[in-house]
Amino acid sequence: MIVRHLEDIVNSDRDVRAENGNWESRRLILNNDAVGFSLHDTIIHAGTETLLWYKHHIEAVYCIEGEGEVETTENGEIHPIKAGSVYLLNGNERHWLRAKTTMRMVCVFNPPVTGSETHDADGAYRPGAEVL
Ligand code: 9YT
Repeated sequence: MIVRHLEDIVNSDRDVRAENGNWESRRLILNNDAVGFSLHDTIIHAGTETLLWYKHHIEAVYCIEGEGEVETTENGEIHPIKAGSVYLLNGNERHWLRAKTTMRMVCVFNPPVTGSETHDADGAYRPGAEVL
């Protein structure tokens, strides 16, 4: 069994901040835990708009605080998001994430994030070493 607390993650190398300052991702479970997914507690800062496109990952995002919206770029569909909303990017959809207030999201990635990925010019995480 692995037991961790968010306090152990904050300000460690598992606490990753976006280069553009839009979000901070506290990675509770990563690829090297070898369980087939990663689990992140992510803060999306108020007033930000981020274009994301996980071409190599499925991501489930469960909002537990704040409000905003997600827009799929393919068809311009906008879904309001508030505490209790979940969205599942089961089709590698390219999307905008907009935070009206500070949002706290619990995110699950499959395959798991290794921890070293950064968003590329498309807003994707490159595939982790495990799927190269
Ligand atoms: C919701 C979302 O995709 N935010 C970007 C960061 C990502 N979830 C992460 O690495 O935790």
